[in-house]
Amino acid sequence: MSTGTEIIGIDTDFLTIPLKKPLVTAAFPIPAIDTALVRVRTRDGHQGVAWSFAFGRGRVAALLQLVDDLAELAQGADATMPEALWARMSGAVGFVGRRGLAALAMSAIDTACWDITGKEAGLPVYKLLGGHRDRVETYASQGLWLDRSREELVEEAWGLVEEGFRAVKMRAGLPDHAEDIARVAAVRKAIGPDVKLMVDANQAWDLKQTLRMAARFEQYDLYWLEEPMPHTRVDDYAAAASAMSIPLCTGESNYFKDELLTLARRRAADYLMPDLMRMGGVTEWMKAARICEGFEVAVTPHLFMEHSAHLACAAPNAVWQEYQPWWQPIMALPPAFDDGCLVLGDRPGFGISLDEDAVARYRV
Ligand code: SMN
Ligand code: MG
Repeated sequence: MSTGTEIIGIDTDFLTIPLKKPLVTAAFPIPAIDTALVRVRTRDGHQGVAWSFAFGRGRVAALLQLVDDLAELAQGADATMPEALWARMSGAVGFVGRRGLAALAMSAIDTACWDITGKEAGLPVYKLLGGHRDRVETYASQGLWLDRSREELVEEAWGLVEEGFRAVKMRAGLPDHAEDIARVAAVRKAIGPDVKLMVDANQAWDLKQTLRMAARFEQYDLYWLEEPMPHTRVDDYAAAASAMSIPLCTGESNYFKDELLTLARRRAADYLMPDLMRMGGVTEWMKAARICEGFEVAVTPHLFMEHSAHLACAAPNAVWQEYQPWWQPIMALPPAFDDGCLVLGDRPGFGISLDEDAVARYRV
């Protein structure tokens, strides 16, 4: 059978997208955004665009190997039937393990197929998925890293508020806990009482430290405290969530909908943060969001705003798209941003157009 939506090829590019300044979190430093760009092509000329990333060129090279391997399997599949392809890819990688790089590789292909499905239907992905709204509030995540001095934090925070953000996320998890508190105090003072403040500790603490820090953060009116503990400690998250008055957020490091199900069922956090790459693309991200909806838990998409904003606009229980412009240097069009929100239009698929000169410039 040969139809126009048949996959005839998957092109991959290895890009190293520079950052103005290297980033530092409690988990690791980030010198540049090493990206595996994935483009699925169909017989009738549609192209679906997605990307995954890993920190470190060797890891991205391994990721690209996996994408190329799955591309052989995807050859001839119908790009507008992502569930069918997902099942085949998932079966193929089962032996090496579906989590880790395999999930990242599947996610990029799956997401690119949804882009094509939207283009074939002539619909933006958020409408294809049910369309709950056409704009989503964002929080600024592009600054306020751990290596910034207190003065730099204050200046960055002012800049973000001036750009129109009504919520900002800062990092915590320094060895000196008193310094973490002083930094949160400084940022809260800089942004005033009306801008929302999220704090991300990138798994730096244990349960007791988390409870102590949460008590000391109390006076700074945090919107959420994110990943304070190692993401696998579900019992500790459930204990913290019921003990803390600050809302708790986790989930970005978890894989697939079954891990989100466990977190939601245990009421391990107030906000769950499925990551498009770790969920296994759009197909599984939406299932994770629906599972959370069933448990009446809000989801907030991790990174990938160019794709994930569509998912946030499709899922009624989604709140706060993370605004992280790491991939904006390869975009031909800036995102529509209005009053702190990403606004989705009617361009089919994800509405992404790449700046090919920029892609060539950052190709390794
Ligand atoms: C984060 C994620 C990925 C890389 C660096 C920092 C952070 C976030 O945890 O939530 O944005
Ligand atoms: Mg985080």
